[in-house]
Amino acid sequence: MAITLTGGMAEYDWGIDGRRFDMNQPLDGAHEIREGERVRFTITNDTEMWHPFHLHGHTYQHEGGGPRKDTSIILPKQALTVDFDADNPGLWVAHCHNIYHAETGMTTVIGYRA
Ligand SMILES: [Cu+2]
Repeated sequence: MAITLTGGMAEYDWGIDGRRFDMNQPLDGAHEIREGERVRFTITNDTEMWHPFHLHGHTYQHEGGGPRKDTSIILPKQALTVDFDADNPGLWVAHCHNIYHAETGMTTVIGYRA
């Protein structure tokens, strides 16, 4: 699974994969995974600003190991790959933890059923 953080200060159009999260259509642009799978998840930051990216419902490890985390800073024009187990079915938001970015649209849903 892969997503790209998009948008910028000029337009204040923070989003994911070029779209802004729509509270009225929260599953538009959602990412489906499967229960029980080990998910390799790459987050690419295509913006000029760093973002503290946060995943709900799971903890992950950065590729290659290290501590379990649920938030990671992703620097401008860099990518981060993490691994987690899909062991908590539901609809989970993943978003920039700068809440003004999340509210503007840098939010998505990752979901799966039991
Ligand atoms: Cu942000």
